[in-house]
Amino acid sequence: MRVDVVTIFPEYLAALDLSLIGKARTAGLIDLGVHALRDFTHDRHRTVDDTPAGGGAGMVMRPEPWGEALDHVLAAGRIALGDPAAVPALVVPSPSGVPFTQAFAHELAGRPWLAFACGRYEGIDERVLEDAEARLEVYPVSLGDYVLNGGEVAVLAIVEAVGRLLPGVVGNADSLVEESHEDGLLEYPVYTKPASWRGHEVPPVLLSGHHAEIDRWRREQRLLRTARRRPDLLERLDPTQVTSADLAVLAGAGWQVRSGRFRFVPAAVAD
Ligand code: 6GU
Repeated sequence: MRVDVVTIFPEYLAALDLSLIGKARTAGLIDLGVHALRDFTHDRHRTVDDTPAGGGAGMVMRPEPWGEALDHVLAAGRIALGDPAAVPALVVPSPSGVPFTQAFAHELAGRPWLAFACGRYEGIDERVLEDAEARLEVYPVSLGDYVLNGGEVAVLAIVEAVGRLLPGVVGNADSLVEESHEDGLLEYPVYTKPASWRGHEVPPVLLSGHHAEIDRWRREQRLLRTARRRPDLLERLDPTQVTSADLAVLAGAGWQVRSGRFRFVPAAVAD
């Protein structure tokens, strides 16, 4: 997979030299190009921002360097890929974007070419996205409901989430399957040795050697943890896709099926 990143802080992306993603690059699974936005300015001060049209706080990224940078990414990537018709998916990290999910990570992992446009300040002049939409698929993406100073941290997160899904990047493909967010439930808690530590015990069932019981306990932990930490995920779960044992576990935690959805029903009104 080819990955291009345009940013005013190219050094920020040095973290992609490390760990799993760094190994994937060394192995030739990811071909990363980092591009400094200021290289596409022509004034002495290499200016990338200006005051907002219509007034207001902060600064906005000027369209001209962005236009030239994206033109360069498109041309250089097509040469690197040996395909003059190749088109990247352009991901634009922004607190105003569509929430980034594991499902979208899978979708991006199926693409041969991703480009990222890292905004800073109050954002990028909207015409840059309009102009890009005529040539490529543009995805404004948000990591969550909070504000970062720029898109660089989001790119690190997204490239890691996508990169680990590429064939050969994570050594044991099984560890990709039983994971939080792969099937709408959070992961079960995990333990290792020693069996007793500072008075805290590994749950005895995990040391029992009874694989069916261990599976049942882990499933129960996933359901209860999701109910406690992420009730929004439980509300999205299809009750017809879980077992009667699952229904019993959830009912014990106050979750009942109402109108074909899981709903938290406080004990006083439960039937
Ligand atoms: Cl993707 N970018 C920025 N700048 N802030 C964010 C974000 C992204 N996701 C949440 N906050």
